[in-house]
Amino acid sequence: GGRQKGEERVVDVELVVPVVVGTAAFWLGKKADEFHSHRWTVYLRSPTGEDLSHLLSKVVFTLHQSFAQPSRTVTQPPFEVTETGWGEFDIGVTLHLSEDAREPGVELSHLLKLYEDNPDAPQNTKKPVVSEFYEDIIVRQPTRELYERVKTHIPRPAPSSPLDPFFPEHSDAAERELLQVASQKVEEKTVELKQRLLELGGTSVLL
Ligand code: SLL
Repeated sequence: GGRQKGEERVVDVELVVPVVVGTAAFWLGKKADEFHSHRWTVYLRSPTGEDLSHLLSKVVFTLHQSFAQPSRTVTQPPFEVTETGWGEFDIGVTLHLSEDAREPGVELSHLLKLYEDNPDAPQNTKKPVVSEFYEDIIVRQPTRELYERVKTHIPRPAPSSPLDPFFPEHSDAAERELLQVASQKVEEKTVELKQRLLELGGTSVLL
């Protein structure tokens, strides 16, 4: 006893929240001023296009110090910041989970990409340079409060974004599911084998 309400943890559970962090950068063309050659957006999104606001209280994006007020806090979806500039740099992306998670912030970072890898690729003002990565945010032993809320949560689509047509597909979520099923099968086989070894009176030291 002695624990405060809201601090109870569900010990045998981990919550997995798939997210994608990325940047999309549009070249502003030959006439743009050299210090504002690109308009870019850094974003946090769900790979399946779901709204994440039930899990997040805010996302803090930390830009390069050459920007005015480099620390940008976003408390509502879309969780993104749009700026203009000329250079590539690492952007800090700190996820603050909803209060009932009672978890510290999750620190991610992402390199803003303005240029295609192929230096011979013609620059294009219509099609952005997109760079993004998939991450699984894992909450081990979630609070009972968060767990109950997430379990009964009905997914909603994220607000639509002008960048929607440019977001890459992520098969990672599907792959992860396949891996889980596979590792469960291996687990079942192992249990089966152990059982048979025991029945044979052999030793199970090797397992
Ligand atoms: C570099 N590591 O030195 C990089 C830093 C900084 C880019 C790039 C600022 C624009 C603005 C901007 O684009 N900074 O102040 O509006 O190459």
